[in-house]
Amino acid sequence: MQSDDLKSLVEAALPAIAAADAGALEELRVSLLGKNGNVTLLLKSLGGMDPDARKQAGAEINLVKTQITDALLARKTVLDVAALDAKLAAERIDVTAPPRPDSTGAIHPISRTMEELAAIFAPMGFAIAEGPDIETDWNNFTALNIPAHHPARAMMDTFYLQAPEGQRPPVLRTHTSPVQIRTMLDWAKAHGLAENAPPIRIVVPGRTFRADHDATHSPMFHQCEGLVIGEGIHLGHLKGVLNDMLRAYFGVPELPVRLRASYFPFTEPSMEVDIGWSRKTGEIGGGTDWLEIGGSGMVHPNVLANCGIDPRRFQGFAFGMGLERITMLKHGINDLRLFYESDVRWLRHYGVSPLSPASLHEGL
Ligand code: 2NM
Repeated sequence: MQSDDLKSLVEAALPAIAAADAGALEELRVSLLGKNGNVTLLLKSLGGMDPDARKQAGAEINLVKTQITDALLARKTVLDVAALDAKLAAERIDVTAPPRPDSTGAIHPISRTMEELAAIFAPMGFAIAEGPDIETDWNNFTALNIPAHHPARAMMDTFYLQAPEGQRPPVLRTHTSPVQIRTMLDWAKAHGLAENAPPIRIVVPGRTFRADHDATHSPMFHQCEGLVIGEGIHLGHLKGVLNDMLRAYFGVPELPVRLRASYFPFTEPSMEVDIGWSRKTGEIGGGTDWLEIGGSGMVHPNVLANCGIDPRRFQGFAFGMGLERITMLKHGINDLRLFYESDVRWLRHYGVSPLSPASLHEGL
């Protein structure tokens, strides 16, 4: 091996290394320093030399090896830094960019109505209560003064589930009232006999189910019911709560509210809740017509007793309304089925920005 050969090897290798991309660099490393690389073979050839020549050649070859190793490392560092820079540039996130309205989700109008009701009822001292969609026959019917063969059961076209052996089948709740039952049972256990039992004040928004399907009925729909239990609770309290709640929800300060005698098994007396509107223009609070939007009444003594509450000491009122119905009235939506079609154009139009939560001090 001549010094000239070594020199030309270095003169060819260094510029090639300096210009190589990642793939070429690896090929160069293998062809120079790999098991059968040029430099490696040169080092191996030292073994066949006589000592003087080996000493001289060994020093020269090792110098070349060091030069090439350094050059490979330098080039690799340059390429790695460039690759990282490119990745950082490609994956750059502008954390100061404004939100893009097109890609922001919207709150479904039914969810929005639930949020608005929570905001309206909270300052009146009502907590939100929730319960399961699948209920016992007892919670959904019997406790509510609807016994086994009562015709009121037929009023609610019920979805029954598979019954465990010898038991009444569970049901998809036909109203949110079983949550009131659960709340009263828990409350009676905790406070029923206490001298200073705190009142129950809850609203129960949620999914409900009836076997009914047309332009104004969906097998799955939503209700919001309310319940107040305490000593000396009377119809005046019910009327005041409904007045305030309906006026706030519809945004009509002098909205006429009428309670009209009716019948429910779980309340006595029972009243339909009507609001004033104009049948001709659809204006809520205008005109001289009445529109039914819910039901209400004083909780039946049998219901209180079924939950372990002494009806001679405690009285209460309850009310309920359909959320699809009040949402349609407020926003002029004319077909119930639109709520469940998931048409994004409709959802974008009637949906509400998640960045504007329902709150009373800004108005609804
Ligand atoms: C309504 C109308 C009238 C109601 C009654 C009860 C309970 F559990 F306290 F007895 N919960 N909900 C009720 C009363 C619901 O909805 C139209």
